[in-house]
Amino acid sequence: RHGSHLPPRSTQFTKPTQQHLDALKAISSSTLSTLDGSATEEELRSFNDDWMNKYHGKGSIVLKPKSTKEVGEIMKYCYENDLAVVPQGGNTGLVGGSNPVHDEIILNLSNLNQIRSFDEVSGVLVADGGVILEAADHFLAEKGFIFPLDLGAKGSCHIGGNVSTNAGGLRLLRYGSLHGSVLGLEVVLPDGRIWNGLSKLRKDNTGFDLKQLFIGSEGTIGIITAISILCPRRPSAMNVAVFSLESYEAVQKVYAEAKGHLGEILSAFEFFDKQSYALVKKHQEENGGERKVFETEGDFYCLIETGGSNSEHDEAKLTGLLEHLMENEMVLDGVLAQDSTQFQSLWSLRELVPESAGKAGSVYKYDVSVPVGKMYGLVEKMRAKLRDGGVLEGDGKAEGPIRAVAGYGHMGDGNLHINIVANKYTDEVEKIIEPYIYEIVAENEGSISAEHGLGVMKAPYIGYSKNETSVELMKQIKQLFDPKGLLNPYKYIV
Ligand code: FAD
Ligand code: 2HG
Ligand code: ZN
Repeated sequence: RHGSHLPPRSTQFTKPTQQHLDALKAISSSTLSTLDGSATEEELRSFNDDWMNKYHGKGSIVLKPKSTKEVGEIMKYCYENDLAVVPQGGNTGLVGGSNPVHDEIILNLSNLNQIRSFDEVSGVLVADGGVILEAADHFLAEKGFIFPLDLGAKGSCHIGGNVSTNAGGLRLLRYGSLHGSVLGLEVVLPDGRIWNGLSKLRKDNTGFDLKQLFIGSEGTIGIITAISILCPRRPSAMNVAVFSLESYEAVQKVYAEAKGHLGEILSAFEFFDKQSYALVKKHQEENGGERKVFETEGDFYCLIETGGSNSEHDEAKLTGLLEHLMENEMVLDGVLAQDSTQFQSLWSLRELVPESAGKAGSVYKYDVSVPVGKMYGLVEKMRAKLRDGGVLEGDGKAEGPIRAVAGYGHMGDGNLHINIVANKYTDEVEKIIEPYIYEIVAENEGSISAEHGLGVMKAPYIGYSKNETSVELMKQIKQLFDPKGLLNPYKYIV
């Protein structure tokens, strides 16, 4: 949560001093700190602030270790000295999880960035947690393989950060969740012990599957220093089409048709509303990249991607779907990518929504899952609530505290993103949205966090999605791994 609502600093933790810094400098091959003048506050800002510029920490020490051994020694020292630590990957998280709430030491993993091994027969990649997602995918592309996860932040986020948040992204529909594709992990525990669980086995029923606990644990019970992951062959033929549609009902019908016509080659089905599209167009115009895409625009848009091994077969299937949709007037207009440049530019209509919203103002982001049929109803309810609260004048109007309410997301996964673009972050607006948004998710038996996690933003609201016994068990797990509560405090479960 922003501003004054953040939890107060815990007196259990030691305040980092010059003496601690000296000891940590002897362990970590790279450090930055305002305590010894090796960095200014300004220079530490990119580590202390989050991607949305909504959460601002006051950490004075950033450690950038170069090996798992260093991470282990850092954690051992911090554990013995009651120093709180926030693990940080690419700092692209959207729930205020990756930057300090107060003065926690920032343990940034960007120097742990080596590919360790790749097996071209099994497709198993073993790599450091700080490898950037796009770098891992480029490495795999050269070998004809693909990383089984893709998301708009791929140029900055780390694979260790992805596993820590159990990121979903744009192709979960095709490749499934990281709970299925991650085969093993190497983790530094809060007390500095190194857990080597870097298995490459697909099948392993010997005891509890410990790695699953770390997937989606958001840096609260251990630091992921390496991952082992099963990577599929890269589809040799890929296509993308984007459609404009009249209504959300039409989007659902097209989704059903796409599944029927495309079967196993369907690799993504994304949707966005006209407010999302307007934000992207404005952002593109401002950057000189605007281009008319549709003859007929609509209230909704959907993006369909296919990935297969035979381009002729895939094109025949996709053309069959296009003809069917046009003949039955299920879409208003559609564009099929003709080459790889157009493939990218059509994808950017969807991928650019978060960045475009960020350029338009201060964005309240909600990432929820509810049954597909109910998804858009939540956006409409949210607009009505903001209008009743007197902060939204009408869609698309730039006046008033709220500039836009955009609904979009991973249709195939029942995952909706609501971006509420405000002039600035204020308590007035936040109180209108929260906890109302979580109440309407709970009414639909949905999840208040589909893929972004809880961080500091949603930690107080976990009860809207999880029952008491679940929360109690989670607290016991945290206690087991981190009895002093030093790792990523104030977040996740509080
Ligand atoms: P960070 O933001 O640095 O950290 C996220 C959390 O993980 C924090 O709690 C941090 O403490 C912890 N952490 C990071 N690294 C480690 C580690 N090695 N060990 C232990 N804990 C660690 N998310 C999706 O799920 N799907 C999307 O489609 C998607 N699209 C996005 C698009 C944009 C433009 C942006 C800005 C974000 C998007 N995200 C998406 C959110 C974000 O990118 C993901 O959550 C991503 O997985 C975070 O990775 P990161 O390396 O940036 O982690
Ligand atoms: C996406 O799907 C990301 O684009 C980001 O998960 C969503 O910014 C958001 O709200
Ligand atoms: Zn998403």
